[in-house]
Amino acid sequence: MNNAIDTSGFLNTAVGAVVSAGFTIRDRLGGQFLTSCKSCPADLVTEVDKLSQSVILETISNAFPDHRLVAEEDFCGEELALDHRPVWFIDPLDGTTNFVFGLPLCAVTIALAIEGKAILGVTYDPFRDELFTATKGGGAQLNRKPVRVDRVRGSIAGSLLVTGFPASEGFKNEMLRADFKKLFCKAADIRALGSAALELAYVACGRLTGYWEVSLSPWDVAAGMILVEEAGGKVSGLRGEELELGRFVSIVASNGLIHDELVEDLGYGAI
Ligand code: 2AM
Ligand code: CA
Repeated sequence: MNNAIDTSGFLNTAVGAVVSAGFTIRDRLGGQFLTSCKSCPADLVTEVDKLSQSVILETISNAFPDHRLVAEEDFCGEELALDHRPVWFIDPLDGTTNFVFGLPLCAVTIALAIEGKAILGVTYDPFRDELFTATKGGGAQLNRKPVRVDRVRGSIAGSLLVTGFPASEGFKNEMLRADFKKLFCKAADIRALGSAALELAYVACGRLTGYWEVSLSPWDVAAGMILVEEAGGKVSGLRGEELELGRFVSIVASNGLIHDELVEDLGYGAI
């Protein structure tokens, strides 16, 4: 049973890793760094992503040499459900495009999953010194104080929603299938912050009511998913189905109260 796992040792290591990595990011915003493209011109990586990742990999592999590490900047398309080892999903810099433009909306985010389910998630915003943590059955915290999803908004009307825009052409079409006009007309407003990890953390602490995005990677959302669930919210696929940490993840997350309405209004259809 996951509930029986003592996560405190994992959590301490994870927190140490994200905070150290976060300092390397914070100190380099607005400075000079090498930037290159990955899958397409909009898919960026900088030497700071790689530096942050090396800090995290060293910390976790020293503490847990038997665990598997799935880290964005090392990932080569390998099978995710390979064996029964605990798996760390690591995004060393979520919000790279923001970082490249000098916009301080970025996070370091890592999660530990056992048999495909996250048991721990940690997201750190180095620019606001905000540390979001969650463990399975242990609730969600911001800077070690419990947080909850938005309990005030019970429908899309009055809700503050957030989304993100995918980089590649194929996924743009998937994004454009959402009934954006309907949501835009009903909601109080819609944001796009450019960091899936922060968007999910903000749903978890009630700053945003609901979120959706298509074709993310497991390291973008693994920590955020457990944060939202432990904060009393709901996470699903675009059609309301249970969400797995597969190679591509299209996600809806909310305070739970607006979830069914959000799934219906997105208009991706039934499961
Ligand atoms: P990243 O900054 O780690 O790449 C922006 O809407 C969100 O989408 C960010 O969390 C970003 O993560 C994520 N994302 C996932 N795949 C991406 C891609 N191929 N290009 C740009 N952003 C991507
Ligand atoms: Ca990244």
